[in-house]
Amino acid sequence: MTHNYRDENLLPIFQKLQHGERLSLEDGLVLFKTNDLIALGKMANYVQQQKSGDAVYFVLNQKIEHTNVCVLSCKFCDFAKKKGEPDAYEMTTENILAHITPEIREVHITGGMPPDWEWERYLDIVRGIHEKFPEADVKAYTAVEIDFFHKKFKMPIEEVLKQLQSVGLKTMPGGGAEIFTERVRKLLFPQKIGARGYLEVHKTAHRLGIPTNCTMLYGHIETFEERLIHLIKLREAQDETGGFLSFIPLAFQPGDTGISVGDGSASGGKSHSQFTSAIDDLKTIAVSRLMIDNIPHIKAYWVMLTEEVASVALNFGADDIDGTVGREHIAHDAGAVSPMKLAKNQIIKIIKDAGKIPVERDAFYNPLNAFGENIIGKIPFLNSVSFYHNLEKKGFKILPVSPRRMGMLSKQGQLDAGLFSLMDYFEQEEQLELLDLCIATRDQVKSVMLFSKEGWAGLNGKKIGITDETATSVQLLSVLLENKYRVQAVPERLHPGVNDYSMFDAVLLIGDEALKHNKRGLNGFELAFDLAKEWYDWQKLPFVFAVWACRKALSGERREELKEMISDSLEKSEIDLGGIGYPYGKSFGLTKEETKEYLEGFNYRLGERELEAMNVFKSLIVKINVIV
Ligand code: V47
Repeated sequence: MTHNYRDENLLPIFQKLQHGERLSLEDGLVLFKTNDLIALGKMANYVQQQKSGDAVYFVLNQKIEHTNVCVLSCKFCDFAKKKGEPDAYEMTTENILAHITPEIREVHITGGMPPDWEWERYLDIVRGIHEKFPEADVKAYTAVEIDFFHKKFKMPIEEVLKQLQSVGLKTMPGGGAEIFTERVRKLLFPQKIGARGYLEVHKTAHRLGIPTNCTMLYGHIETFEERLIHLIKLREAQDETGGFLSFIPLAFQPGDTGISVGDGSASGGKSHSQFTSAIDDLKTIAVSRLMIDNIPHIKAYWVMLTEEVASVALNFGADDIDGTVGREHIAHDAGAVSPMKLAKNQIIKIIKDAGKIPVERDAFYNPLNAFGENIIGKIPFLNSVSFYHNLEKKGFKILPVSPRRMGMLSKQGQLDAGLFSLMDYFEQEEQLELLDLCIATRDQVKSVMLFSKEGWAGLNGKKIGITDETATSVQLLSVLLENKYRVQAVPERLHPGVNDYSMFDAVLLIGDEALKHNKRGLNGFELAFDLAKEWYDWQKLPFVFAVWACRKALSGERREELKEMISDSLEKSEIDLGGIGYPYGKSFGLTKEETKEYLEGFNYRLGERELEAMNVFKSLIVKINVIV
């Protein structure tokens, strides 16, 4: 990407980003203070493209605010009421269930902290929703509420979370972070937990396999420096646990909160009771994307930003626009001017108008539906970098998606082309045409690994956890177990987000996750088997994990264009595989040399031997049970 920088101070920062280097607090200040908003947006969009291609996610969600009765009195909050006040309300589980409809995929629950609710009432809400609407993932209770439960019901945080998890809690919302510095906390919300408490709850959740979101409330009395300290603290927490899914900058809604804004730094001297400006909103989204390099998604929460600003934010680093939302009070009681609910079609239109692919997701960011034309699926693993790094898109749009989910979207007719997992290609052979490019190993692969407590023979009758991402490797594992080793094991899909493998005797991991643990080991599993090597030693053949294919319905001309652009990208990338892969490999601990060696271990062109290997594999899989 080339830039005309009106603000030359941005240039060294952009160079850092291109090399995959982290930005410092000082860099962040330069970004916040620049007037070159367009260049800032382009930089953030560049980083967003690397992470999520052209995808912008949304979810069919319902917000539930079970009560506004709250024992706290935070200055910025217009939502909370004291028990007995005229507008105070408390919902029963039954009331709550009546607000949820069958198409909802995520229920977002957060509310006040009433003085007299029993613990069982909170559990009952989650259980009730999970039982009646199993398709809807429950995202419930902020860190502040969890801390409140911990103190009120005298249970360790871990126990609170475990009990919620056992009745159906899947993820947690990010509310309650506000601004992490003590200065702001003392002035605006002295009774609330600060940075340490907030992060402890989230890290505990992550360790239990509950992914969470995180937030920052900006546009009140905080300085730019305080915003940056906040972002850096989140980045450090993510380095430790990796459990944050998305970051949401929340634009302060002044309402009747009576906060006297105007210390003149971050808020630009705006006077009391004003909304954040669109420029500040866009800068904050962009700076968040650039500073927080390790949280996969940045959410433009349209409820607080307005639809207009949220849609521009999709080209300023945001790749998520939340969802349909339904009833919402926290922002609206404080004067938000956005509607209460957006129709699915309206969201799709906003995202398309921004030039992106609307992708309906679940709470874990698994794509459920993609809307649009000319969409190419991208396996978001290091091993496919050479196909995409130098890709001239020529009107196509890129959707990163795990191999198994790519197969699902293709089956729904929502992808025009992609690097398909071999099993998905076999299954959809009638609709797909091969493009002569692939990801095949010569002998070992390093990134399709069975981590095990037992040798192969010892796995008879044992439970094997299978990553949710795989379509082909799981079949390769079955073929090896049944045909090479004559062992019958019990495979079980791991729920996305779960990283507690303690109940399994072995786990199959693929892609970057496997590569990372191949280097560092996986705690509790002494043995590591490389499935491609197992295959090679047995069949003396390469193994083809994925093949490039496009829909037969794609016009001949477009197909030729596609072939050409992918081959071109591959050729350009092959000149320096280590160089192009390194910024990516570095993020999970590979050196440049290791990245190079890993990428050079693949064969990217579908030749005679690869085709033979595909046929041998196909003949073996028909003889065994297919694991879905
Ligand atoms: O915790 C309170 C903030 C949060 C105001 O995790 C205010 O996906 C603006 O956390 N102006 C609740 N903000 C909302 C929230 C959220 C929203 C959307 C998605 C997700 C997610 C989380 O709103 C509160 C507080 O930080 N808040 N008052 C106000 N006047």
